[in-house]
Amino acid sequence: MAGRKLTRQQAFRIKKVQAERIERAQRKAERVEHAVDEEAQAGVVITRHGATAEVAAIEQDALGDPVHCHLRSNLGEVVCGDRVSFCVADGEGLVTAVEPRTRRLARPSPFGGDKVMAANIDQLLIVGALMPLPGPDTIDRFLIAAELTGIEAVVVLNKIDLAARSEELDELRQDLGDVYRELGHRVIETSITRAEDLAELRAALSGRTSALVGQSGVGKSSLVQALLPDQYLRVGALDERGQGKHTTSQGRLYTLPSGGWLIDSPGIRAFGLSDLHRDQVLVGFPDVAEAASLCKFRDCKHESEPGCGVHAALDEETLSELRYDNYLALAAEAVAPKHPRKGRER
Ligand SMILES: Nc1nc2c(ncn2[C@@H]2O[C@H](COP(=O)(O)OP(=O)(O)OP(=O)(O)O)[C@@H](O)[C@H]2O)c(=O)[nH]1
Ligand SMILES: [Mg+2]
Ligand SMILES: [Zn+2]
Repeated sequence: MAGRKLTRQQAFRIKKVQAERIERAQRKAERVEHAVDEEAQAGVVITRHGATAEVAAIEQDALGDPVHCHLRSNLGEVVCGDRVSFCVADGEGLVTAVEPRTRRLARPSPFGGDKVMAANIDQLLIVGALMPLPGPDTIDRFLIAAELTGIEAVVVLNKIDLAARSEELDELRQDLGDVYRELGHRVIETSITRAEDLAELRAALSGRTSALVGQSGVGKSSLVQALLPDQYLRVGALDERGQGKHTTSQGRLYTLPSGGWLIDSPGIRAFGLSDLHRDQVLVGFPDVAEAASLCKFRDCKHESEPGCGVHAALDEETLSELRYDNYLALAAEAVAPKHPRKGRER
């Protein structure tokens, strides 16, 4: 019945129901606003649901139970991890202010500008897995995001139990680990199938606010579940191709027994780099950047220019082909600097 024209009466009725709903929401927010005792408390946003948020009071060593909160208008964006002031009356809350963020994890929005995904993060846990295979560049994309926002990044290589299944998977485990360790990143291997394979991750989370990011299906929610067995989370099955299916749809903050906070985020297949220019992509590729410092031309794209330091490094095998390919793929997405200095030598 799609596209069916509504009768005037039906259209009128739908409009009326919508108007009533909006008015009810406004009345509710006003009621909470009037009922609140002046005392605002400090809280943290656990998760967002459309026009409302779950907020937990920050108590001495723990968080209070999440309270369903309305948002005072003009607050701007309110995301998981935001520190807020909120008031409670009759079990319902109202967020009255949002504190300025320290670090924020954002991605370019399809509607222009950035979409903030989580706030006040100390540490980004970039999760890759032996299955689904990390796309050529999923981990690299997040490393760039971490570098540009100044958030410390750790690579988490999950599902290492699969390495026992075949020689190829075992090699992959070695190779992936080596690539990122050689670049100076900490690599933590994990598996949800054995408690001892979570010990290193558990220790790394203690006392800090960390966010799990990475492509869908790598096991971010499974890791939270394994670390917090008494919480119920939605964990997804992989499809036939071994790809994830975007099971988690909203970021959510969990408290760890060790005192840290852990944010589970939805998997992102394409963490867009469209707002970056090519030079910024290089921050995620210090190995390519080092070689590029020897290029003859300042605006060298390291494709087929004469005197290219990157090609020299490839010839000498001091730079791996895998890294070069990943760099080219990401650089192709990024835009060129606004005023390129054409053909000028250094
Ligand atoms: N063998 C094995 N399977 C795992 C492990 N961790 C997670 N899985 C499986 O991987 C699948 C996907 O896990 P999820 O936790 O839903 O993945 P996710 O990263 O949260 O995915 P999104 O929410 O879509 O971003 C599930 O079928 C898990 O059981 C692991 O350590 N070993
Ligand atoms: Mg998930
Ligand atoms: Zn070059």
